[in-house]
Amino acid sequence: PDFAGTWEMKTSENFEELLKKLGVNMMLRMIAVKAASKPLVEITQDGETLSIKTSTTVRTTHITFTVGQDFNEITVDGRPCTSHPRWETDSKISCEQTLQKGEGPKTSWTREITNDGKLILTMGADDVICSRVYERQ
Ligand code: R13
Repeated sequence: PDFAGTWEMKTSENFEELLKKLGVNMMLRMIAVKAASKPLVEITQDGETLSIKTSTTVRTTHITFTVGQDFNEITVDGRPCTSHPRWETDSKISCEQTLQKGEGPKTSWTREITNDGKLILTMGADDVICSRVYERQ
């Protein structure tokens, strides 16, 4: 599937609950939730290699990975982890994360292109799953 494009977020569920599960305090949560309500996601793709830049006013992350190859990333609460991306279906990448240091909830994300051309991002921390729907700009 084609993940490439400039994407804007249309809906988000459970983002604050996710940060809460990860132990983020109320003040930082409020700042993060506000900023994360207007993200811009720019994806370029070369075969199974994706580059995803996620920009907000307070934090911008940029990851490049090849599906099937582990890479270093940071969790949404900012902890270094090793990420293990794989195809869950032919249109969905599922990525489990392992913290490089210390303990914490089990985190993961998925990114999927739907038949109607939307991008669905989920982020998980143990039993809490945040779901965000993006459309091409
Ligand atoms: C700030 C510092 C405190 C911590 C934090 C966590 C997340 C975010 C900001 C912060 C943001 C995340 C946005 C995520 C998006 C995901 C997506 C708790 C470390 C800087 C306040 C803004 C946009 O949709 O892909």
